[in-house]
Amino acid sequence: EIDSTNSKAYELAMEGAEEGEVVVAESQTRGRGRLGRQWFSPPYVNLYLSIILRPQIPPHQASMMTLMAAVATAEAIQSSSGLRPTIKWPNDLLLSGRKVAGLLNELHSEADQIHFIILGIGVNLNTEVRMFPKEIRGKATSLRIEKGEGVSRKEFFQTLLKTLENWYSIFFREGAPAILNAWRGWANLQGRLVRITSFGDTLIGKAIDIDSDGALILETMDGKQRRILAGDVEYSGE
Ligand code: BT5
Repeated sequence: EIDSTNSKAYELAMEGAEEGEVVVAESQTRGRGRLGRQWFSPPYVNLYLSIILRPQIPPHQASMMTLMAAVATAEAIQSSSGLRPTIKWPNDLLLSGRKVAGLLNELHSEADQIHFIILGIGVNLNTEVRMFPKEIRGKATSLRIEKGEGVSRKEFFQTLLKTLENWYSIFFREGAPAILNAWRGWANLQGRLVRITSFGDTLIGKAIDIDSDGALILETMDGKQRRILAGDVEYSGE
């Protein structure tokens, strides 16, 4: 049991831990989402991990690591369960419209150099509906719920590390376009009507695409295009 695998990985990275070091826990007492939100992390059923990366890329490309991790996690979910998740910008993985996994990536950098990135991934593998707290029961799911049978955490963990390693090396070999294309295939975002909450504002419009820096390009009702760097998306009309 640990407070948060991301906090521990951050601490280790500050002490000089090498790229590729992984922190994994049976449960978290303070599992973290974005913006101070919580990640429900009960013991023995799921996967909570954080990986230390030290990519030699400019800080403005750091969000490619989030997209890369989302693609790798989607692929791991599909290959270990046969179910096809969708990616919801920027960092959710959904099955049947419900969240099965979330990503929390934290960056430590200077203006022109990344020191490290912590890739935090939580996947609901064997949670049962009644285990989820009431507030998230209607919007969260697990592989077990969707598939009707349990998933081996050890095998899923191995699969995920392989897909991550593979997509991380694809990024360096082929560059951002390979990641962006794969991400588009899982996200099915283009043309969808969305409502975005970003820094306290709500914007409604049509999602056009994601940009090479991971920003979401939104066409608002007045026909103008805006780039959204961070926020939460809801699909309208669904
Ligand atoms: C995320 O935040 O989705 C990022 C979650 C990252 C968790 C991993 S676990 C390993 C590593 N160590 C950590 O401490 N964190 C990372 P966000 O997009 O802000 O979504 C959080 C919201 O999702 C919450 O406010 C709830 O509504 C919902 N939620 C919380 N726990 C959930 C769960 N287990 N499954 C599905 N939804 C959940």
